[in-house]
Amino acid sequence: MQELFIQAGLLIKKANKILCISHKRPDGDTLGASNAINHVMKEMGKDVQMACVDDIPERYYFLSEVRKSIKEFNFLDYDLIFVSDAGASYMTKYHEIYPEIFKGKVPVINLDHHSSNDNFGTLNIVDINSASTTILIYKMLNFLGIRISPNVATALLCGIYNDTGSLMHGNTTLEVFEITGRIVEMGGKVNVVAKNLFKITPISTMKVWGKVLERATINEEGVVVSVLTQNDLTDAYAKSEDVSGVVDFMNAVPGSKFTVLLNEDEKGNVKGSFRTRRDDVDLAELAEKFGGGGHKKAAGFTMPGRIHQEVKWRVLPANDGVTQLHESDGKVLRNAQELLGNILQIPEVKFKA
Ligand SMILES: [Mn+2]
Repeated sequence: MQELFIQAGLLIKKANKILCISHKRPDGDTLGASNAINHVMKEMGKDVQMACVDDIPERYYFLSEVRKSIKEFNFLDYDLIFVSDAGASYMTKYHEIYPEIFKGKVPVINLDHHSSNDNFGTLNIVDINSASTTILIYKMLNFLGIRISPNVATALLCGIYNDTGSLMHGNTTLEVFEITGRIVEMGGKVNVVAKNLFKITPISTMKVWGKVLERATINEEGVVVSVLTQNDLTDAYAKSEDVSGVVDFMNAVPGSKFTVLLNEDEKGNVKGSFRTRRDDVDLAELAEKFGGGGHKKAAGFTMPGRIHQEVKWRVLPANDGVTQLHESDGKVLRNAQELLGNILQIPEVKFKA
């Protein structure tokens, strides 16, 4: 790792125009990371720009530079590109928009902690044991002797709080607590980060969470499942960012194996999010089967499609058949069965007569 930090230091020294890319559907780690690098480079007198293919969720506006993030650019205008927290090159989406971007014309420093990382950078600083990308950045800055200002510290904390669920997930090691402590010492504001990440809930988010939680079920295999359609989002005047976090909340059912949330997005995709608290379940492996990836305990995928609901209804007589039905009652039920079967295409409508 130290050798990689030295090489990063040399690239930073040479560069004057720097681009910091965050991954699509940005979270607190990728934005905290890009924002921290942005500040550091500015403080070193360099020209620096943040970029992300998607809108920045409002909850991260407290990171002072993120609102200046751009979606389009000419990558040849820059002499160094940082990509932070992108589990693979496709997570930036810029490999599609600018096919040459990761081909080495401009040096790319790939800073990440996902096991799925495909080492798309010129320099790949990837540590899968790091709880967040911002911890890796902290270590790099520390090693290179670069000063961490209060703004940088708060951005680093944002990544740690995001990826450890405010220091509560299993990845919160003693080292994470120690580094968090040092970052707080450097002026990182815990209350600002915690408030913006976890204590602000717009009404649209509440409505979306309500839908997801209402539909949650646990199947015979012990998997907690819920779904959210594009219609649900429209009804709640919500955006896909309102969905984030609810899958972690669902991942609390006692005895469950893992949790799955399927939700549609406005672009005609179905997004699957997996979470588990168990050590013997590998969700990164599961997500890869659907063309996705992630960590062992938190992973996901996106694929084109819609969610189709299949409902099974059962019509049973009162007292579960103990009371004999009259012939006329049977007819009513039989008619109801046909009606329901025809109109709603319900596969299973049964009754006992
Ligand atoms: Mn991360």
